[in-house]
Amino acid sequence: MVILRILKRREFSLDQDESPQPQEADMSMATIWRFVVCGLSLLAAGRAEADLVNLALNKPVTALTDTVSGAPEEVVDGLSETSWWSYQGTVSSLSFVVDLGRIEPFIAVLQQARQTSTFTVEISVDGNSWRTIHQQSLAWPGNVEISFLRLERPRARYFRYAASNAETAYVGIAEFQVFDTDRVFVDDFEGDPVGLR
Ligand SMILES: [Ca+2]
Repeated sequence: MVILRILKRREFSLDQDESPQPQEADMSMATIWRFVVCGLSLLAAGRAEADLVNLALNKPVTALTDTVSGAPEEVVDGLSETSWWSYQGTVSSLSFVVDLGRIEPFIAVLQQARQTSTFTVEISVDGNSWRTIHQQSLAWPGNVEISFLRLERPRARYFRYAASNAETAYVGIAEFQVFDTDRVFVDDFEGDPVGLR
């Protein structure tokens, strides 16, 4: 069952966003209940095989900041034990773009931040026009796993992650994952083909 698998497998955070996006889904009881209902609806429709898949797993990563340790590809290798670290000097920052390969709907994003004070996630369908879907500040040292839900299932091909801290310390990330339900079983939708840019 979709909702139970999500809540068991991932500890979705309360949204600590200091300036929440209008469409941001927080994990209030109403939201949790709404998501449960969604899962129940899938079951009622005979789609009990639905599960979450990580759309970003092993997809191409373009680093936008320097590498001081690890490799950008380790952001999407599915392993919490591997991290990529970046450092630009007095104000530390880390940024990269993940290309899913085609426009996909998604329902949740997970990031395992390391030595991070703030981070932003933007999405794009063409790699040129971007929309911010999440911003969050973390208590230093910010070595935490943060997940957020987007129940409206926005569509994107590119995800741009940018993190920073005000310390003279590297900024890292162990995992960046984008989840949606397994559409082979859920709605037979497998994303738009590449070439719509
Ligand atoms: Ca990793």
